[in-house]
Amino acid sequence: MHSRPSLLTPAIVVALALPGVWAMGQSGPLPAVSTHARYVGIASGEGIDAIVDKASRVVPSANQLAWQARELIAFAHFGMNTFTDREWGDGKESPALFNPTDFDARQWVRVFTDAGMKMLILTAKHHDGFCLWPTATTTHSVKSSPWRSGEGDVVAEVSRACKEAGLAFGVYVSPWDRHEPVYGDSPRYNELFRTQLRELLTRYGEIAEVWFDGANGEGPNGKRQVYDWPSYYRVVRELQPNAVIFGMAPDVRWVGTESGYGRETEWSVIPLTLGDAALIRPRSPHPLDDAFVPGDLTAADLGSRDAIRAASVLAWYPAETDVSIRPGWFYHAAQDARVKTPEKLVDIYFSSVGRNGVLLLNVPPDTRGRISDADEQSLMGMHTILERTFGAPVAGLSGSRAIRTTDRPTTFEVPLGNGNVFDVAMLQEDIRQGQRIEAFRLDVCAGEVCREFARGTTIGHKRLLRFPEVRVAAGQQRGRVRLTIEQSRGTPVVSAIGLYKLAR
Ligand code: FUL
Repeated sequence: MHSRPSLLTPAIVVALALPGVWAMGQSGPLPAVSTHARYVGIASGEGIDAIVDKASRVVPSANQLAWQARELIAFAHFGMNTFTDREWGDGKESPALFNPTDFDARQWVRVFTDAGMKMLILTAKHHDGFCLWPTATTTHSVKSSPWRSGEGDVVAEVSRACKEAGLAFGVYVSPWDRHEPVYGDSPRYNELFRTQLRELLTRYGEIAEVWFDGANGEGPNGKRQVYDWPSYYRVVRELQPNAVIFGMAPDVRWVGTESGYGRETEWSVIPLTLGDAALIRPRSPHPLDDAFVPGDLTAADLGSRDAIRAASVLAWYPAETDVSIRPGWFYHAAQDARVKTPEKLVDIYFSSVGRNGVLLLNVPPDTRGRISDADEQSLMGMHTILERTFGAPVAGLSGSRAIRTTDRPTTFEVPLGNGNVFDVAMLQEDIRQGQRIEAFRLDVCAGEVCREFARGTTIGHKRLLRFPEVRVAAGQQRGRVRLTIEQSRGTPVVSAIGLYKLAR
């Protein structure tokens, strides 16, 4: 049923399954890492050169690679809060309030696919505990609502609409549950939560992403709920082996803000905090699941040489950048005039997808159960600008055959035609080989004369740069753009260079 994307080269697949690349706790020097791995252990006392070499060989799993390639994902916050006009419900809301007047999941999916989005993540359960599917675990669900006379299932309708349109589907399931009476009775709630996960992960076809927020509170018994994260991951791994788990899990990390702006320097290889290193399972496809401890991801620098110097383990842990098209995550009529403009969304795109992240853009359906006109118009405005810009390259190279180095192995040249004008550059590394580039420069050259017009640090899956217009005047000899890698962790592997004119 689950077809695995065959994006990794056989050599890397073999390497990923190799035990022994992890050696934390071992005394004495570690064997040199000679190949690629999903994570590496660093022994105390290892020098920075060895650490950097190891970092250059950490690569994504097949699931992470497929997730990264999606680039733009829709988030739909929809549920009880839509009808109470709140952001966080307290769980005391009556299910009678949930009653969309013109629910149409196909309309959401049409808007999202038209806008170029590749997945939709739905809030199946938010912190108020109201379930958008008819769960057997509680009566606090669509089953007790007047919508479709209690026969409705939002998760079913949305997942079906996604499937019809070829859009991947994911679920946000809040562990924090302000309604559930057994919340705080840790073992009982953990079992209930796993049952909810099992329902969601078996009834609705392929699930591409499971979104775990870390919010945590006290239950009615006055005790703080202790989440059994590894047991939740086991349910996901068993039932949806192709899914990535976001947030409180080792697959995909929160970028660290909700502004839509990632870091200028964004590494996908970062140190992880682990609980007990003995819980690492080197032979498992998810070796870190039992040892993972969620850490603070809000620091300005997560992956530079300074940041990895003191690491005990480095893992591929890429950033997802979540932001809402409106001030709130849920729909509020009072915010209809505060929908982000197409230009703002384009700026966010450049600062998330263009900074080695995946953009998770929230577009909350309204009380009808539809995407409102204002949101649709902004999204389509963004899409038109991006299509016009990136659909019409001025010049570029892509594919490993096309990317030939001219001056081993640090410069790459793109020939330009007379009269070419551009103000955007797109750079990509072949992240199947790891993330290696630490500093680069772009020059425009004619004959032997070159002039720098842009520079940056990390590239990763994608780097987008904007700069004042660069022109190649008619009559200039051998016009070209030269990408110079000024610093990298081993051999840089550039997979695409594109030059564009930003559409207005
Ligand atoms: C947060 C939640 O508390 C917000 O309500 C929202 O769902 C956001 C995406 O995650 O942690």
